Amino acid sequence: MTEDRSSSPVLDEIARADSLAALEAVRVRALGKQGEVTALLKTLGAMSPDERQVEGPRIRALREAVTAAIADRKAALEQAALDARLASERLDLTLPAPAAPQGSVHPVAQVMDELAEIFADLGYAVATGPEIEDDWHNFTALNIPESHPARAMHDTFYFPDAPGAEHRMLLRTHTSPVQIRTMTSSPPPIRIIAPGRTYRSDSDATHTPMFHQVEGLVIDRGIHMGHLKWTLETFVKAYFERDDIVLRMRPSYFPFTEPSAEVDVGFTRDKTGRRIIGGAEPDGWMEILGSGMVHPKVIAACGLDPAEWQGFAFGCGIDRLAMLKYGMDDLRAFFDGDLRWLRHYGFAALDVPTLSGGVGA
Ligand code: 2NL
Repeated sequence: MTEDRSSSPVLDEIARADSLAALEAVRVRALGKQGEVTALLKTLGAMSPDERQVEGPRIRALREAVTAAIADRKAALEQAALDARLASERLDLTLPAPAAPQGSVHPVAQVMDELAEIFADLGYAVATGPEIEDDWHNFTALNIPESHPARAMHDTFYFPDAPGAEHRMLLRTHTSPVQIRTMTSSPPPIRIIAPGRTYRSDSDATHTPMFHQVEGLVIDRGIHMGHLKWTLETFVKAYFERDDIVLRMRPSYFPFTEPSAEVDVGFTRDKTGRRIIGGAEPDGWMEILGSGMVHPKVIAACGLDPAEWQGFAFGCGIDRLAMLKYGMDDLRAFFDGDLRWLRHYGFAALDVPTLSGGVGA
């Protein structure tokens, strides 16, 4: 047994291996379980101690030389493969990037943006609050006591009573609790709109259990119905983007306002008989808003003196506002998540509404 490191045929084979697969085959043949070098190592057991003293170091030196040669060759082959790839593949960084998938702005979100824009111009801030509310903020503070039929009217989603809890928890039935929270936490004057999700146990072609509402609230000294009427006219004209819009206020009842008024907008009919919002001489009326002067009991419930502070408030459905302006006729499609509907009725994300350019520009 006198294999010489430099002239071993295994080392020659390693040097000649021209691929990683060929190199692996050589490794198995030399160092594998049935390999040649492994076989040499096994012969040590049958040798005399003298023989083993001479052959042991030689055979182990061979194994180390083979192992090192395989590692070197492997590194060389990998580097060559990488060099070949780098030489053949080129990235042209001047090419335009592939377009990213684009979503669209839901009509409800678009209308909320338009409302925020219109009322920002009138000096209103946007206020938000929790969708899970307690019955004090949703009902009691709004002059709707425990036994009041309006509580039943709202088809409220209640949470199970928690033992020892002071208030029943519920999904807010309107965004009024946001205004209550604003009145109890910041001093007047107050000018806010509160847009957001609201919930009632109600479901048909014109009602979904979740819907969107915007409410407006002004609290200041000397506020009267004239301010309310001017504000609603200014808002509705800006929203529908025309000046020849007539509003009609009818006496109504809400527990949280006194007096209360429902607001109708005049519509005219086009040649095909379709109803179009606006026109100086209306063919008919469509109800779009509820409103009134904030009830003194509501102002007092929020810790303010009704002799000093007055205000008006209004509320309306955002989904319906969107349908009237953008021509959708089925409310349920709003929340189905059908991509074809979203692509058709959705808005481009950067189509920011401006009053100068027109929100539909
Ligand atoms: C409707 C009617 C309305 C209000 C909402 C309100 C809020 C506070 C105090 C007084 Cl904190 N009022 N909100 C007032 C009148 C009507 O909504 O038909 N909404 C869809």
